[in-house]
Amino acid sequence: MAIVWPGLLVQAADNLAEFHRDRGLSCVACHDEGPPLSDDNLSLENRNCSVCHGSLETVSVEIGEREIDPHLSHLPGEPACTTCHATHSPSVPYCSACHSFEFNLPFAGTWERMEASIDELQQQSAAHDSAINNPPRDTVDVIVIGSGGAGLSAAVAAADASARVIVVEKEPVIGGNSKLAAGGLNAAETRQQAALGIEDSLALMTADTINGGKDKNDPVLVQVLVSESAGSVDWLTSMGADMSDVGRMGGASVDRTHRPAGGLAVGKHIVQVLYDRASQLDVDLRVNTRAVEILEDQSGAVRGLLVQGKYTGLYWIQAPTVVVAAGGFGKNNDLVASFDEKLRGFAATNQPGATGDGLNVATRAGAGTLDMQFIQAHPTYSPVGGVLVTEAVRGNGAILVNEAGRRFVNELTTRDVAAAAILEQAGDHAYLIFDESVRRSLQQIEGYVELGAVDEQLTLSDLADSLGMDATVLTATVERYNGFVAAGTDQEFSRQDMARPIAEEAFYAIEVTPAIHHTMGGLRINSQTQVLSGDGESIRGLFAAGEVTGGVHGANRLGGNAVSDIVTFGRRAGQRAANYAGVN
Ligand code: FAD
Ligand code: MEZ
Repeated sequence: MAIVWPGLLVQAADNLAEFHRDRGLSCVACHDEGPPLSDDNLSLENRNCSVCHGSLETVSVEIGEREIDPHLSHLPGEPACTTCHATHSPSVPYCSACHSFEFNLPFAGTWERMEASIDELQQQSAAHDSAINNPPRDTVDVIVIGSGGAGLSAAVAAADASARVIVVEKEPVIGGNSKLAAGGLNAAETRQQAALGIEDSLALMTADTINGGKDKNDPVLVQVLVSESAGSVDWLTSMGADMSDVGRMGGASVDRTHRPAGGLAVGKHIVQVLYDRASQLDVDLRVNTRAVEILEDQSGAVRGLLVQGKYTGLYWIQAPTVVVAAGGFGKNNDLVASFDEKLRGFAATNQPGATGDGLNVATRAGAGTLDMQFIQAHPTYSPVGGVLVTEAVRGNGAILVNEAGRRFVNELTTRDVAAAAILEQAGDHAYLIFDESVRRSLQQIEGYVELGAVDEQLTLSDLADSLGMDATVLTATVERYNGFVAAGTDQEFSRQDMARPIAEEAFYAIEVTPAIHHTMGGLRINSQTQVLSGDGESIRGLFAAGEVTGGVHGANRLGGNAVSDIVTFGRRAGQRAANYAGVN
């Protein structure tokens, strides 16, 4: 029987530890008798939470009366209750780093990111020097920085090749931005497309990608992305992933965005699949563990990584290879604005750890960068709830209207164009308008409803009233659009794909505005995922994949191409690193 103690807030204790003690529990209810904390994952302590309180699913059922229940949201991997529920100090609602809903967390403090910069950590003389001069705490073949899709793909591929692998993740939960990925993964000439009768080609995906990237992409990297995309889908499905639903994203000529049936979010699903496989292969995954410095020998080849464990402090891991899969820097507004001043003060769709310090670790080891000025805003971020509204809502049939109730752009154009068009409208915002059939087609919409972001009304006229729009204008806009759907041609904005009319009661609106979403620039790599220095030489033993790299997407990434990128290049990096380490 699970115990959740719903009356926690009215208790006299100051924190969860006191609260437990007041109920007669001693230290060993949570901790081992040995060292005070088990490891940086707090594996034992988290397991002990579940022993009394049950699994996340059980807890979720117990507190089902609450409007917002974060226990089942983007939390792939090992349960990490201590992410939010601290014991001897105030608890921190980690979700509030992104979302804006009120949340009733017992004994809660405020979530804040407080961490030293990588520069400070590398200079911190006494602790730093003693950590490096001590023997390594572990020796493996491959160290991966980052537990997102690129990092987990690299870890699985390397471990599949018999490498011993450690993954370090600085956040308390795994998955990075990857666990938030919504709309899907782009791939051409897949079995799933064939089953649905969709005709696509590698040449078409290449042309769309380079067109979207304004011809700034590295063509060699695009060739890898495209030619291996169907293989990446097969690789994921061979591990149990479901990629059977295929939809359309902006800038694509055909339906090629793969996701689980029913329009479920792609990211949480594939992170879970990769995590399960990594666990089977005994990959050692350490959260709360930040990469601080890539260590090189006198010849400049990688010899290991200095890390900082949140609880265990600075130590180093010996390995001949490091794969940098540390993601982008969309959540670091100062860094973003240093490359693109227009984006200063913008909200971001990214996870809290997308600060760019993994990138910094690599550049301090001599890695070169490119395209840092190319930073993408996603057109449809909902300020209510603080959540990205997937492009799949438009792909499945929604339109965008302004405050006057009028369309103003081809909703499925590339993101740079759609975001710029929204910023030209009054109030720098717009509304996604859709109907019941779109809601039914995409389960992710239920999440936006739960976050309070969706206005639901029985008629279009009621919806217009609720939004403060002229009902005759909104109704005329939708009728005109439905006429284009019936005729198969959008005479106003040349939208190519109009999945369905907006006609089935009820009708919905979500207010949206652009937010920082993807950093296209990053580490310079070659097609073998080797990291290159500023002068183009490869750094021996250093590999990189995913959003931390630059060149794949050029000036503007197409929706769905990042998940494709991280699986394809992550897997490649893991294989190449294992090979370099001499394990196969
Ligand atoms: P991440 O998944 O971000 O992982 C990097 C990890 O490295 C993070 O966990 C980070 O904390 C960790 N890290 C950073 N520095 C350090 C350090 N010093 N030490 C240890 N760990 C470190 N793309 C698509 O193609 N399709 C989609 O549907 C889609 N939807 C998206 C929805 C949202 C809300 C967001 C934010 C992005 C979306 N994207 C989508 C983009 C895509 O998800 C990302 O580009 C991609 O997941 C990045 O994967 P990654 O593995 O490179 O990085
Ligand atoms: O590729 C993306 O970033 C994407 C598809 C996001 C989304 O709107 O779902």
